Amino acid sequence: MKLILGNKAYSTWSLRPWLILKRCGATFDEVMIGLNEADTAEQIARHAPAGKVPALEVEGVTIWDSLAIALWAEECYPDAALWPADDHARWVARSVVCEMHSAFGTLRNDLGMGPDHPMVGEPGEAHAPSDALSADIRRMVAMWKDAKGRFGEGGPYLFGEWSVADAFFTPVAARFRHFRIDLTAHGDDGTAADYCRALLAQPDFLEWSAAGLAEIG
Ligand SMILES: N[C@@H](CCC(=O)N[C@@H](CS)C(=O)NCC(=O)O)C(=O)O
Repeated sequence: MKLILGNKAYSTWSLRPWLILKRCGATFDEVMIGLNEADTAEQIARHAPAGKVPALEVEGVTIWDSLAIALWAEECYPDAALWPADDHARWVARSVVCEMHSAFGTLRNDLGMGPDHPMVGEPGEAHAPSDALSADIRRMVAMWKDAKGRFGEGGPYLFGEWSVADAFFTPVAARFRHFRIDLTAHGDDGTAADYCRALLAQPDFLEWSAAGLAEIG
């Protein structure tokens, strides 16, 4: 099994399935494709029909898109408890994951990760959010507060125990850290900041970060 991914210093989409596969205890090889390089498109096209990473090659089949890989992992690793066991928590967990996947375009664009803005290492300069970005951050903070308040008592993660939702929000926590986003100015009562700290302290994310730091020296 091979996970095709971008640079660990700044491929936020690749981080999601990597964290999920680690949680599953899966054994996999990594094929790293340098992003923003002259031959990036050609390299990705060898593996992924949509021309994006991540993609997973398994049993001669390619699964592309981080959400599709998460759904595959749920099927193949039922004991990994990738989603909350409680029905209501699981329905909401799937909702927040799908919202992350299909919305927050301004957040992704304005807080983009790349060679000048790595998601690993020390934070960069503070970013002054536009109104549109502030709206995305407010929605994120409110969504986290709601989920954490209703379902997150049993542990540091959004639904208590670790779930796919945390894989999808770890890159967001890294963006907020890098761009020094003041979450209290966006309605946070401390819940979102604590959650970000928990995500950035996950041992698997620390392993990813160390590799990302090594990439950029
Ligand atoms: N919907 C995709 C999005 C993946 C995506 O945008 N990947 C970026 C890297 S972080 C990419 O492949 N960029 C390369 C390019 O556009 O040349 C997913 O969730 O996997």
